[in-house]
Amino acid sequence: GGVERTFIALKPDGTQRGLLGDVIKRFEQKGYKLVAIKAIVPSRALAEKHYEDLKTRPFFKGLVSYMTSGAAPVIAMVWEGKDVIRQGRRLIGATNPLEAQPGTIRGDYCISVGRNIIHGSDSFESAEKEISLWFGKSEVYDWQYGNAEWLYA
Ligand code: DAT
Ligand code: MG
Repeated sequence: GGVERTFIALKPDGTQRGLLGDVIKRFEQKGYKLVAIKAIVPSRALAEKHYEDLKTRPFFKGLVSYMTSGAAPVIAMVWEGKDVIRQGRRLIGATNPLEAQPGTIRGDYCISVGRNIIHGSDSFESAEKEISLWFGKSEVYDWQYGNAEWLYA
């Protein structure tokens, strides 16, 4: 709930569909700060580790091949700000896009749970795990908005 960091990733379908700008805009205009970003086609090992909690689920194999296909890179990001882990999940919306509210990213831009365009960490523990899995320490930047005093009181 304090100032924290979360891992957000545009999945290959989101990249392919040209939705990066819209996703960045929503986090930026809320007041969150981008502290790391890169395009990456994850290895199978990285994708499997990222989704390890789901490894017994029937969709796991398809999920990993979709993330690793290379048809378009994943755009991996770290966003920082007050309560950004929980608020990032709210901006993204429900896992199943048909349940996601209009106004959320999934609610506005996609239809299928298997092509729901974006990932966001669901807890402090998963954020820590995912940031260290996808980024080296030197790829994540400490910096401040010049107008930060207009975002926080
Ligand atoms: P979320 O991405 O909202 O955190 P999750 O962690 O439960 O959701 O699942 C990770 C991803 O796995 C999800 O974004 C899409 C895929 N997935 C989840 N449930 C699925 C299902 N029933 N069928 C196909 N893909 C599914
Ligand atoms: Mg999840």
